[in-house]
Amino acid sequence: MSQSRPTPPSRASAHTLITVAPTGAESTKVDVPQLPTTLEEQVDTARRCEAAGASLIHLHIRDADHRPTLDQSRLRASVEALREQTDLVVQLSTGGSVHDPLGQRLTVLDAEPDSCSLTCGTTNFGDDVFLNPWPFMVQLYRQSVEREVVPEFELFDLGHVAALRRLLDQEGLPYGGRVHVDFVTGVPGGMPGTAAALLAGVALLPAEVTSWSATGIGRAHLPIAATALAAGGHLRVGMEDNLVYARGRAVEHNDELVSRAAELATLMERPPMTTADARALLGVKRR
Ligand code: KMH
Ligand code: ZN
Repeated sequence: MSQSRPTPPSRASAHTLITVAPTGAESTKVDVPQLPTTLEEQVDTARRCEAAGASLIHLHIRDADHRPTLDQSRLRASVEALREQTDLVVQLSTGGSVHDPLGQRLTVLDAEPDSCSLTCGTTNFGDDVFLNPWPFMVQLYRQSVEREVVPEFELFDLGHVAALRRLLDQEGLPYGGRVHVDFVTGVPGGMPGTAAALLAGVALLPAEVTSWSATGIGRAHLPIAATALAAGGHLRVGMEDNLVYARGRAVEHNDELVSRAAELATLMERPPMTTADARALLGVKRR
């Protein structure tokens, strides 16, 4: 006897959203001098990455000593400079670094970005713990609705997909009515950076999810990009996630990773989308 199954939602997109995550909070300027850490370097990086095909920037900022910071005036200055000098959708990280207190992470939205990351659960993060307790998730989510900022749900593990389900059931749809998620695979402690793990996550996504992207940390970068493209997903690349362009060859600039992602997407007949299309896909407010 055949059982009727719910029809899977169509998330087909003729074009690919390419997100660049240029800096992150983990690498140091001493270890990686080519990492963009100053405002000028980040704006220049953003411009080059936009020209190479990116339409969204996921940003962590640094202080005068190149250390991760959530300083409010610096965050504001970054958002303003990126708005003035690029047309990228500006997404601020609310994950910060593993050392940032939850209370301070809740102040990120004061800088009025277009979008913010929202990680759907606590995860082991190498030797550290990346804390995202349920009450924090709910508070951040409510704040994003109030401030009309579009959240991007970061999923480091399959349990995070279940937590997203719970959040949508309890709190309803985000600002803009669209639900975009990003699988962050290959973090030591999270889901592995394999096609099988990514596709398992995609299969579990709530029907409300309108688009998804994926990134692979380190050596998972290319296999995850190829899998995401083949499965109808979007791409996140950048030096936050990967510092090695190819075996024995370091990434010299984020735009190399964006250019390669754009080439891959074009080969797969899903070329990079424009920034205007990215705004429509995500339901971002015009500011
Ligand atoms: N830096 C990681 C601990 C996010 O940006 O929201 C968290 C992170 C996630 O990168
Ligand atoms: Zn991040």
